[in-house]
Amino acid sequence: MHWWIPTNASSYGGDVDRIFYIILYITGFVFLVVEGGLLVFLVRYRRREGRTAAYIHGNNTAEIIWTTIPAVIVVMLALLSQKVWSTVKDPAHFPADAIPIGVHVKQFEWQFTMPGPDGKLGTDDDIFRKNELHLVVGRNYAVQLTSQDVIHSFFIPAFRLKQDVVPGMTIVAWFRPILTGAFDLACAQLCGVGHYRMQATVYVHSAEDFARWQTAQGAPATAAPVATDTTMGSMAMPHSGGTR
Ligand SMILES: [Cu+2]
Repeated sequence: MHWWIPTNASSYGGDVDRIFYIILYITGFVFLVVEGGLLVFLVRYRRREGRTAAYIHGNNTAEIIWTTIPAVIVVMLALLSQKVWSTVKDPAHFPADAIPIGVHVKQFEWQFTMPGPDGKLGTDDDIFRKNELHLVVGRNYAVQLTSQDVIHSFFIPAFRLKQDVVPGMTIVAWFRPILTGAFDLACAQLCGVGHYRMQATVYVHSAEDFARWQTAQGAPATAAPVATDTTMGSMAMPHSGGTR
């Protein structure tokens, strides 16, 4: 358990965190050196009676050094992060067995269409929920993100995944949850006055729990709702390519 960032709950979150910490250590070290140097120089070269300032016209060696080192570090970081970036964001590397999930967004709510037992979207057994997403731990998922109005951003901090949702486009993002539990999903793009309340919960179940939940969704509408007050007719189809 981390005290300052959420515990990682996705397959690639550990790689994202590693790069985050490498960058944090490098920038943290440079910050301490620069600020420490500033303090030392402030004291050591403060104004004193009878001491005149020295006039300096630059130092090529110093300039080459302090340009080259950061350039090398930046290139190194770019190479390091490239692999993680392509794992997370490059559709060519998405797992082929990912379960599709429809995510339609509007001011100010998340609409999820999850496949029913047949594992396919766009069929009669699809399960529709507002602001709650139900997943099985250890499975790959591909969310198909569409927006009805403005740009929103699909952000699950525990999965280390953030992806803009752009009107007129269907953008796919993938993840594999590795921990069960309830995780926050928040809109990470200022999208209007209700942006602050644009949040949802991602429930990651064990396979058995999920099967129970899924079965309950197929029950008659008079059955007691499993989750919160967001039930809205389990057969509804929220998607039409973001054009509604
Ligand atoms: Cu939003």
